[in-house]
Amino acid sequence: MPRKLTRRTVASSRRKPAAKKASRKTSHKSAAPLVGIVMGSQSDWDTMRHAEETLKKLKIPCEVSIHSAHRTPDRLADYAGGAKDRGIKVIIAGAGMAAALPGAVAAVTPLPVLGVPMEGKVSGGLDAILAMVQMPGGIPVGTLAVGRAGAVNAALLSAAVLALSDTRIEKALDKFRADQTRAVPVKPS
Ligand code: RP5
Repeated sequence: MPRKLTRRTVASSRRKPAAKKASRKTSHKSAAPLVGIVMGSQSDWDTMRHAEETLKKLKIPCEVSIHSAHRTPDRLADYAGGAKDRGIKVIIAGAGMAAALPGAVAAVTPLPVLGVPMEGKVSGGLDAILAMVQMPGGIPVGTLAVGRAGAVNAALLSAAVLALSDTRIEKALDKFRADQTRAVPVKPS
């Protein structure tokens, strides 16, 4: 069953993180979320949960919420506009169909925004990936693959960004990659 996402989840994650000493090693010890995962609908969660699971494997704190560019535009602007001040470093935004969500997020925050297109009825998600890729110059969205692979890779790309200034995340990412390499068999079974 997909995890139930509530307004409370969002509200509790909006608290300002405690002031931190400048150190490359402190961030992942804190419970303050570094990555915000947003999606346009509850129906996106079956895909977007793979982003959360991947971040959890790397012990990167994140927050998860639903905000729609079309159905809850004010709530979305409130969330994305305040994300940087709350300590969020990267936002992952998953959406399907017209998929305006990542672009709408990117319009109100200077943070890096990674878009995950949902699989859909138009050529398996071609509508969503084109909506995300075709951003006008000046407001970038880093668009990943359609579906689960995109959700996993958005988390890994977030980790790579965070690893530039956090040695613990850098090591966790190195280990993830090494484990992944070891898990690929030479021969099929
Ligand atoms: C988009 O519309 C959402 O991201 C979702 O992928 C799609 C359909 O939403 P529902 O009708 O399933 O809520 O905004």
